[in-house]
Amino acid sequence: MNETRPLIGLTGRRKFARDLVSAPEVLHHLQGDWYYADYAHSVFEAGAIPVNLPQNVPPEMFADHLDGILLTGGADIAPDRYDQEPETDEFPPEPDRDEFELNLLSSATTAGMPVLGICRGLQLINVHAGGSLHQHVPEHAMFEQPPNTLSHTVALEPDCTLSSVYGSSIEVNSLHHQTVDAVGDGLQITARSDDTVEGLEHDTLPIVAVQWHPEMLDTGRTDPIFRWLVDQAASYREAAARS
Ligand SMILES: [Mn+2]
Repeated sequence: MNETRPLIGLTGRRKFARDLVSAPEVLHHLQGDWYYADYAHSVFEAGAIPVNLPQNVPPEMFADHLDGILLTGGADIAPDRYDQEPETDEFPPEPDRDEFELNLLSSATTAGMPVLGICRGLQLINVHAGGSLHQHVPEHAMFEQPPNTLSHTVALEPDCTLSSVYGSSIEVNSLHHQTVDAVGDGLQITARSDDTVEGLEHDTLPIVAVQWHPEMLDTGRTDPIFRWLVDQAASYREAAARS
């Protein structure tokens, strides 16, 4: 048994220093990489080594090194990725990030590498599979309250990964203004709040996604979905070592 922790790649955002608090003005034209640290805390506490993935590296180069991927939250995916015109400019797309993450996900699916998607990550998994999004669903965009606020109940399908992790229902936060419309090929809806898709799982690959933000809840550092990802990554790593 290999005791080395699995390596989980975390995606993030590339910003200009002018958009970051306290950057000296002379540096404003330089770029910086921005990752909410809660993801790294949760993945580390679950037993893996988290590593941030800078967007200037061709994403397929990461595939040989990583044991799992966490696609994190962020800006809207450019609607042309699912053949629609923009209907909102509230969270403007970051096309370089879209390109990086879609190619990263292609490498992961080819390799059979475990993937967890959170919020934008769920939407990216759906768009990657050919699905589409509702571009503006303000009743789920509860950005006026703290991010650990339990806003609504999610019902989980029986006999799926999410119900094996959470049981039949869970109270969650809600910090997303887009939702899944058409579901992509090979994906199943396994979590719902009323008529809104809150969870997706792949039919055959270790790909699971949630629309809420478990890492921002008070229970974030011990949320069992991160243990699922780390356990899957450990199995993936073991299988790779044997082959
Ligand atoms: Mn929601």
